[in-house]
Amino acid sequence: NRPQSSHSKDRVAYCFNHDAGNFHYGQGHPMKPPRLTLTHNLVMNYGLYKHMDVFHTRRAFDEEIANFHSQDYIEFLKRVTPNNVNNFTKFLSRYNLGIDDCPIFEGIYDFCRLSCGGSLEAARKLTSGQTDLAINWSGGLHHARKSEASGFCYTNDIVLAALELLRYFPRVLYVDIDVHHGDGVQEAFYASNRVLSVSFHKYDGHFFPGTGSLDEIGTHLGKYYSLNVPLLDYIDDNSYAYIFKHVLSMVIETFRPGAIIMQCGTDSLAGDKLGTFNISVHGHGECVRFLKSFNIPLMTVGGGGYTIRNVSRCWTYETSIMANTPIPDVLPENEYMEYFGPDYRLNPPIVDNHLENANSRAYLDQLRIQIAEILRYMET
Ligand code: ZLV
Ligand code: CA
Ligand code: ZN
Repeated sequence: NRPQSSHSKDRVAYCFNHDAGNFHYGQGHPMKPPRLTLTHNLVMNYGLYKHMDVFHTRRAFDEEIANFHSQDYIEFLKRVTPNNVNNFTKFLSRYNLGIDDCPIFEGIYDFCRLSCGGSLEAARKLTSGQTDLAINWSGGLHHARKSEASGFCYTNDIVLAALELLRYFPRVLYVDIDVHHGDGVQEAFYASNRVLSVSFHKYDGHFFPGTGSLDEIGTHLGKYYSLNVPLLDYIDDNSYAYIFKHVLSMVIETFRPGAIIMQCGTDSLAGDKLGTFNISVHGHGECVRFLKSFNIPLMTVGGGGYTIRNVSRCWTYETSIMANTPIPDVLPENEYMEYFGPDYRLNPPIVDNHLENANSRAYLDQLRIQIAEILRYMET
């Protein structure tokens, strides 16, 4: 590992395309792409572009998306529109599309190309040695499968980025702090010992997508190379940092990844519309800071996040951590100021919401022990 002092010289590639925020899943749908525009607005108004290399990323090509997804599924995504969907009813159930979670919206494939293009660019900046750290907040769509949409995700930019990293790095670590289980990424590499997937998520057997128990540990060569940290409601900053740091210290020491992909879904924040965790923007960011401190090439991607003022706060804060540039808590003047009242701050304190953390210290210690046990079997 390089010395910690190299931090301030870390180069950061911020991958962005303005078009990604201009899509609409449809009325009443919780996934709101304009949160990406809101995030970029804060990042720019804080002046963080002065501390990063900003790249306006291109759309991924079909051939690049086909490195994971099947050709027929890609063809379908390219062709289907809200107007012609009636001609495709036979395919909708095959690809799990058009039903509530994964609607057909205008420009659906363009949205996929933008999200995948950003993550591929971020991965390539790392493999070319052009940068130490890379960011694509329009990525992180961890549920998508080879030939199937799932949970608001149509194409899996993370799997594509991991495949790109694997061309140069022998081992890639995937870390997922979205409140949901990172099932699509886990499944893609379930039989591989070259990608270790670690997801922290709410798990009670019912919460979407229903998978992610401790005993999903991988198969064949990939046995012991999938780790799941099932958590209970209302976990707070202290408990989350406790389990996150213990698990990732053990994992990195044992697995020695050449690069890390971190999915930073913000639906694990307190007050999220879909999530039931109770962590603050600061606590979420501590996870990024911790992974960055290992000085291993790191890319962060977005993911869930349904209370959009907090999504943009959190990803802006995490951009500042990646750029190693502290920013004031008082938000700068910006075009979307009305979203951030009444406090107009980056990291508003969590009001005492009387939500009791269901994760006792004993429960977390039990998880630690069981994960340490799995890691003992990992070939090193
Ligand atoms: O954050 O959905 O629970 C990455 C991510 O991880 C379900 N879906 C499915 C299984 C049967 N159901 C319900 C279908 C409902 C369809 C519409 C909503 C509409 C309004 C408000 C909430 C939801 C909703 N859907 C809440 N949870 C779901 C999950 C999918 C969660 C995906 C998380 C994606 C971006
Ligand atoms: Ca997760
Ligand atoms: Zn989620």
